[in-house]
Amino acid sequence: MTDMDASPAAAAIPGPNGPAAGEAAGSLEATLEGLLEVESFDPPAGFVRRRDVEADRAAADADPVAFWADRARELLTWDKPFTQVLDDSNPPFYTWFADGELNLSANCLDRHVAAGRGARVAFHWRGEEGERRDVTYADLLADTQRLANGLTSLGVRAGDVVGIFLPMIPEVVVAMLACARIGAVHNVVFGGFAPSAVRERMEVSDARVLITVDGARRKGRRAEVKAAVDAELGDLPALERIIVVRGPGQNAAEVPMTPGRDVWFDELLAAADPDCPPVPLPAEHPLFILYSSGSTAKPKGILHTTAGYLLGATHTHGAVFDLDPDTDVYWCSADVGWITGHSYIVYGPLSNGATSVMYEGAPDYPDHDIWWRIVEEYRVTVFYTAPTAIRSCIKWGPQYPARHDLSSLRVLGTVGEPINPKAWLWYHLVIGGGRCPIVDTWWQTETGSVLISPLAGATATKPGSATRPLPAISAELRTEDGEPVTEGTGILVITKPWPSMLRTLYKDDERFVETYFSRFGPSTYVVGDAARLDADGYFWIIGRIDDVINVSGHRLSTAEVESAIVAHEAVAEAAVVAQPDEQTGQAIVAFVTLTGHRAGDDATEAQLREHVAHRIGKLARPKRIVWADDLPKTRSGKIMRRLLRDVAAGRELGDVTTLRDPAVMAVIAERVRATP
Ligand code: 6R9
Repeated sequence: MTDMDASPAAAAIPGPNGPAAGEAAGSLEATLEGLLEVESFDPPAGFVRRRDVEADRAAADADPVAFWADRARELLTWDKPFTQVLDDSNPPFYTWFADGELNLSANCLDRHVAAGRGARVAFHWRGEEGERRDVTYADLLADTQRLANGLTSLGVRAGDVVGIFLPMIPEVVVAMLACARIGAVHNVVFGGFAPSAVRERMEVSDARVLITVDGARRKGRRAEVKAAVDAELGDLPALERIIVVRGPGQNAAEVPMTPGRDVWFDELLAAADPDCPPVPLPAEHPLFILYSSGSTAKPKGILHTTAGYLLGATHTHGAVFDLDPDTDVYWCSADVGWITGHSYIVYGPLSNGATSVMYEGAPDYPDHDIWWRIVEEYRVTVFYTAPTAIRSCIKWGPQYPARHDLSSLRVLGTVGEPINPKAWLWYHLVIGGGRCPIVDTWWQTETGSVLISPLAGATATKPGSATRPLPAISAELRTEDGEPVTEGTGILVITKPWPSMLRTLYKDDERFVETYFSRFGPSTYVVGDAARLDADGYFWIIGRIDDVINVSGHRLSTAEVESAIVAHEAVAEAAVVAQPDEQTGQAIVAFVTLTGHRAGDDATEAQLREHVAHRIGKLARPKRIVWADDLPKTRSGKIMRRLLRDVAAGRELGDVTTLRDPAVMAVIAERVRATP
């Protein structure tokens, strides 16, 4: 391993205290190129970790179940203490802490208010037009109690499903916590989804109530959400009531309200009793369903339960980010409609009593520096985002972060996809000033909380690796035949149950077993990702199993080839897929976006091929390079390679409705036709 502290790199960073970004651009590029050779980064020299993790590791290694029991007693407040920890008598249907009782909203709110922290800000909310609203723990508790009573008055009972379709406003948190308070099961749908996707998710989960908004805004444009919801969901038989939040900057006069069915959120709260004591619920009471984003056809209703899920979110949020609720200002830029938002905007931070930033808008509106403006304004210390967002920032250029003082940052995180080393290094240097450990957190909707990740400041990091499993997590690799892989590439599995694991797929136990536990038996969770394990025991997530390309019998990962392409200085973003090839079985097609909106040419194409050959080998050279202005992405920012595979193979395009911008595919299809 190479010992590497922040200082030499930090010297070259364009930032508030460094040279102006324009002048430094060349040297930044050179620094990044140079650092690509560095394999491993020790925790930055000046970083002082606040939580002890070595003790965790030792305890977890000795007895993982006892480790979880200790954490559950230490981190959660129970109405009835559990005596039973893990029940593994019927795998894969595990239960945790099953005879204990607690209320999740009380763990997130009441216990902090009771301890005198009611005036602490839970969320510094920032609206898209610059509005500011500080919401305290006491505020959240008051609204949550009223909404819980309001839901009860509408006939919602424990176990009923409540749909939530809201933008990034504090009411979305209140809605989730009010459900948890009375034991209703929430089903949040990402606010950027089309109402037809909401309909499907409400229908399959038999939602009785939907909490939505009159209208939403995005980069200055307005969407008539309630009217669209009426048009799509008006005839759903199970859906009895619709609660409508008055969104920021909306004009309520234009909103259609059906008497007897629709009710305004604020009027429901005003009419409700302010006191709603938290109901103690069994640890395994269902907490929420979350439909996972569709790389396969039919969405999966992933079901999480109360105590185990909350323990996973609370524990990892503290341990991974080294979070100190008394001093940190934490910001996760995800949307609440994804698992990252559930675990690391709502439940983990609130259970820990943290102060967070919540931002309604886009990262490039009103200008490309808005995120960094917010970091500076609130003195954000811990920032958690996705690699795709970092690559957008790279495309926009270092001059935007350079406008702001980012010196408050102490920990940076990423999630959602493998991060290519160049993006990692850019994040490290340009955003983190070389001082902040980066935690590349691997996990899934199904896992509920982070399973493989560095612990900030305690784990040496390698750009592109999620490093090691967290304490008490048994991640391993298997061959196709189920043999253990100790070094090299294999199928990622988790061999011991953990508290925040999904319990089933909603009303579909059979599909749950079939999807995750049929390949290697009922006690081995098959993740669906391939990974590489290096000689230091570090995991390198390669990607979904279906994203592996086989060229002439050699396995190549789309992520690996993409990473190589993106490492070229002219490239902003790339997506690689396989196309059928007579000679080699499969051939590599690369869709490439260049920096600075540059158009591609033959010389650049030749350079890129050579570059990939140099970094991985001739075999990995793309057979075809298609220049793209933008790539097709889901609303959560994942590149939809399925569509690129279809277009590359000349097949009919499948469903494009889940794309953030469906028009992107038409442009790409045209380019493909023009690119032999
Ligand atoms: C949290 C989340 C899960 C899939 C997962 C994997 C990919 C997530 C990653 C990562 C490499 C990371 N993924 N984190 N790949 N490195 N740090 O994203 O959940 O939306 O369910 O996606 O995302 O392929 O299997 P979800």
